[in-house]
Amino acid sequence: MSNYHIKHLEEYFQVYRKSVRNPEGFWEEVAEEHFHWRKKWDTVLEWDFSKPEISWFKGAKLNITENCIDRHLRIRGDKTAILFEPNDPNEEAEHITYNQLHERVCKYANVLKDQGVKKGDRVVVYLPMIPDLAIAILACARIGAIHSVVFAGFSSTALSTRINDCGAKMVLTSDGSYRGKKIIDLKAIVDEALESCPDVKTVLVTKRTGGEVTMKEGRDIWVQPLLDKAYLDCVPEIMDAEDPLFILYTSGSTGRPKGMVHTTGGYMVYTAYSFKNVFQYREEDVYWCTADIGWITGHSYIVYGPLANGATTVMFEGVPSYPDFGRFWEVVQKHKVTQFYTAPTAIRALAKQNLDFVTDYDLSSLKVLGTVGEPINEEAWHWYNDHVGDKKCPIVDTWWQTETGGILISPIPFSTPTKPTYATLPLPGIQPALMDETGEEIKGNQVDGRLCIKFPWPSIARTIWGNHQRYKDTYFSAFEGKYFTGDGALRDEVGYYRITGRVDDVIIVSGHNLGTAPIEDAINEHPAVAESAIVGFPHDIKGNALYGYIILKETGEDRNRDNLKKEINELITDHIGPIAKLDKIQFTEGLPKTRSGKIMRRILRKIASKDTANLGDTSTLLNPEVVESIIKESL
Ligand code: 6R9
Repeated sequence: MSNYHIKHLEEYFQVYRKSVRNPEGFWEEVAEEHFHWRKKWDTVLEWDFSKPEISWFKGAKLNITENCIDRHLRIRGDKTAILFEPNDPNEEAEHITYNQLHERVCKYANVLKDQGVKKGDRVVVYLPMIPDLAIAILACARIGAIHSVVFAGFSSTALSTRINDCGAKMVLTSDGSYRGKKIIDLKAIVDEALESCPDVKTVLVTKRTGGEVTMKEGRDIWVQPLLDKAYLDCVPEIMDAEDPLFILYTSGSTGRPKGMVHTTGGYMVYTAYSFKNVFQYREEDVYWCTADIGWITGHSYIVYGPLANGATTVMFEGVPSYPDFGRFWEVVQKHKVTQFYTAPTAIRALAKQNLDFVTDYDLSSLKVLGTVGEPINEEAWHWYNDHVGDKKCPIVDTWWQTETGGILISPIPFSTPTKPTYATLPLPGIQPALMDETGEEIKGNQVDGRLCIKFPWPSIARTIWGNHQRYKDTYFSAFEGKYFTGDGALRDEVGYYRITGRVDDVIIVSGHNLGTAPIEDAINEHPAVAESAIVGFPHDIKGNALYGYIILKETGEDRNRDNLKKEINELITDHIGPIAKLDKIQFTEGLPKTRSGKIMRRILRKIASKDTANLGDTSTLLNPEVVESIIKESL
């Protein structure tokens, strides 16, 4: 029996049982057999969820890029590692072999070193989906610098907040980026962000669009001339298994984003293991995940997981609608993609289009389809299954989070029978629990509750950068001794899990997690706004859209409402980015509040989704009368 590669259901159950009976033994075997360590660990696992402290493979030494690149060179040096598909279908795709990737990462690493970057330094990466993005983060890992990728669709304010939070002295970016028909001036956004980041000393700029940019002397440098001169080999920095590999920010339910810290050894083992099994990856496959590397899905399942397995991973610069809605399928046909991994929001958008966009292409290379980011509705699941997978490709509905580092609940294709809208069963080593509101675990099947995980797995985030207390409060305080995910879930009669959505103040719009607090903060900056509350409401394509309830100051009462709406959305775009714009805005006199002054979002959510018949008990509110008037105004 192989622990590493599960091939049928019986084997899954055997491996799963073993992984729960003896997690240390299980992960030790996986780590021993499939990775290159410079030194083995002293202990496999030490943990205490009450502190919380977690360490995997303590004492072990490694460099993750040796595992993702160097060790493949002898057997698959000429195999394509990264297959870059540009935004413009007429621009040629680029096949970067493992040999070439090695050289490019080493050169980039040497450039970083020449610029003074050292082990442990934070480097913020604000690059579009071009090869330099993957190369830059691997270069950081090569020399032990901690990368923090900021999604290149975020605004300058979001960028500067993250740069300052992690204390980066260097930013990597490009002149601009292509997204469909649009060109975005990334460098200009960086320039604006850096006005409030005094500690940033160096900006390395990749040329992509050739657009005009301002280069600040003594700070901004074109990276290509440096790469041309750089030496083509770079001795990897030897890291401790528990040294941080990267920081990735995710929205929280209050104020500032949380810089989730992932470490080296456990993250590598878990992303590689889960990639192999969830996608049933085989040597000759061409795997494509459409996420952006600015999100955890891109980190774990475009870069680290696939490369650790010596896979060919597609990196796509464009969008699903350009030049038309057939683009995904054109790319699948062109590169004979075998595994395709995308988000429900993309599936819903494509399902709305004429079916010809799909049927025009030969999708027979596909073997496995994946989805991630939010619950997938039944209709979208069937469309994906029938029209993309031709009913032959198992759909892996993969549930996980930035915090978990890798996929925790998912079918294993060709082993686990799938069920629409269900993420199905936990992967080996994952011990889920459903909790009731009193903090008791709900045993048995056909139950629902709050989803927790009872035991650590190798890729769990170890802390929030600079704020361990917040890490403890957010994830380990709601239910004693357990990691709380923030999601609700149900377990059906055979033990399959279905994720029902967030139970906290995070709203998922088109697969992006948005905290309500930062959006409300942005709105409240408007001089005419007194107070605001944001909730999500169901949206055909985005999954959820944002609905804002806004109380104006007396001075704002006379203002033109349409102009106000426009200005409010502009503020949100500036502070967070266009993804957080409100679809609906309702100006209102008051907001329903509890006696302790907390906004009752539950009620606002119901009104926003026009489900006002059953509002529950509103008598405990401080101001029950306000509910009636909000309903009237919303009609
Ligand atoms: C990987 C990623 C995490 C949140 C998570 C949950 C939602 C992700 C899901 C899903 C239902 C799935 N989510 N996958 N909900 N079914 N298959 O998306 O990380 O951006 O941190 O979002 O996304 O609510 O808690 P992240």
